[in-house]
Amino acid sequence: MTANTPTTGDSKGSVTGVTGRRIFSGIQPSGRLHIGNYLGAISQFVPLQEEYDCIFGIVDLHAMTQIYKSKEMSQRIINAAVNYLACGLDPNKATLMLQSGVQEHAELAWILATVTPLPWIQRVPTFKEKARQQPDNVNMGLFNYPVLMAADILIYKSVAVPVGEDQRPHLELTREIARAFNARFGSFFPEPREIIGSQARVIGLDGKNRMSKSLDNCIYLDDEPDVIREKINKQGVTDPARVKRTDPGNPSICNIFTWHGFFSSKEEQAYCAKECRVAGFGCLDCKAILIKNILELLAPIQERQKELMANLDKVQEIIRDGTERARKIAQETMKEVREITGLTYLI
Ligand code: AQP
Repeated sequence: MTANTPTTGDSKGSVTGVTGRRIFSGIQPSGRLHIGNYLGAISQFVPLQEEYDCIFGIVDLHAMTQIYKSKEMSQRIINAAVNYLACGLDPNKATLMLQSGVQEHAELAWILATVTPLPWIQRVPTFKEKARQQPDNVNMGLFNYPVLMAADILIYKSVAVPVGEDQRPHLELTREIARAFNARFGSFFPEPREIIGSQARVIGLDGKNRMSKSLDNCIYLDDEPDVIREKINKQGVTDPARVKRTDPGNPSICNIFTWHGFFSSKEEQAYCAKECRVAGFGCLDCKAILIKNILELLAPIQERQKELMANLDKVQEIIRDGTERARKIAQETMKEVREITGLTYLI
């Protein structure tokens, strides 16, 4: 596997001035998890559990910003939990929690919204991207998404957050919101720093858009090998100018070649680039090497997925325990927040 291990430092190289060791990160159960989630998030999270007090959330309230069928939500939560665990999250080291099981996330989000000026949210690029993707459902939840995300992080007084490329503006906003709250009510929330992991932005099979559950342009972590073969061979967009097998290709504009960068060895990448440029082999040959490497990476993960799926009581117990642990911390924070914001009349 060639995905990078995260550097446990901030953008300046170390988590300076930080005393605690708690970090939070989350994944929406808005569909089945895919290799973009793996490369950009989960593979980065797992090594952090050795060093930090990690809370990993299945953020189902965020997933509600898209249209979904209520009866499918539980299955999606299971898929997210199973994948977190199959990819190496150890419940003895890290906390796996369900966001809707800790109501304090939503409560703090409201309070943080009251210190967040409107233009800060209007400039968030992911809001604009989502509004483009789902023009018929540009709901307030989508707009408030970054404030809820700030609450997810700050409720645990997290000192750092592992971020992928697309999450950096959200983290910057979280820091600004923490600063705004502290300026108004007194120093309380730490400003969480970035833990820089892979800056991978995995483009989907369509070769155009970021791999995304809602666009269904994904290789899912639980896709069967035959499905992966078929998707990559039939849907995986390559250099559009290479029409015939005998045309020389240009790897630098080929998404399949970019994927080699995530999954293949340096030697394989060099070999594929060379053969492509001189039409020494066709796109299917290039894809065959990629498929082999993806299947090799996913084989042990899929084996663990199957074990976990056969033991769903255990998975539910892990989520329940983790959520309870998280709730205790969140309730403690909210007790203090109510005190410093003056919401104590009936207490
Ligand atoms: N294509 C991607 N490349 C790199 N990283 C990615 N992540 C998601 N897609 C890619 C990272 O996965 C983490 C969790 O993401 P999420 O599920 O909370 O939401 P998302 O980023 O919006 O992912 P999707 O698949 O695009 O979901 P939908 O379609 O429901 O919005 C994040 O750290 C993200 O960076």
